[in-house]
Amino acid sequence: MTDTRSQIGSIYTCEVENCCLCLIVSCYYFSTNYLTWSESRDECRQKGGDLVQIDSREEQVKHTDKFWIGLTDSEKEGTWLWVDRSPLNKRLTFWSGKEPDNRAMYNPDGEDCVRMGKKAGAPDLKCWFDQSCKYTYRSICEKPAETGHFTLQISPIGD
Ligand SMILES: [Ca+2]
Ligand SMILES: [Ca+2]
Repeated sequence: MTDTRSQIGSIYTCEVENCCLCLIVSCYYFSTNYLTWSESRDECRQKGGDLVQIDSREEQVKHTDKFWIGLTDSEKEGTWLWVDRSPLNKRLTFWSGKEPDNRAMYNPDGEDCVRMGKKAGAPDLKCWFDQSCKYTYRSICEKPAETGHFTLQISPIGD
C-alpha cells in the first residue's frame, strides 16, 4: 500500500509505505520554473533536496512530462553521474532511441544534462534525452526521505 503525505512546513510531497512502520519512501517537488540545469539544481538545493535520481523502474514510471533530472556527463564526456556522484547503473537507464548523442554538431558545447521527455508513446519508458545544459525546463526535486516530520492528510468529515 502506498499513500501520499505532505511534509509539515514543506513544499515536498512524500510517499510512505507500510504505514504501521510509516516507512517513508521518497519526497518530490515538481518545480514549475523553467530554468537551466544548474539553476534548477540550485533551486532544488535551496529547497533542501536535489534534482531527482531515478533509482528504480517504479520511480521512472511515476514521472512524466519534460523535466530536468539529476544526471549529467559535464565532468567527463560519456561518464554519466547522478548528482550524488554515483555512476549511472547501465542496467537501469531509460534513454530514448539513439540518445545520448551529445549532438555537438549543432551544440558547440555538446549535450551534458538529462531531460526526461513525455513517456506517452515512449516504448518501455525510454524517454531520456541528453540536452544542452543551457536549455530551460521545469525540474523534479527529490528530498532525502529520512528527514522531517510527516502528517496524514485527512479531511474532517462534514467539514
Ligand atoms: Ca555529453
Ligand atoms: Ca541528445
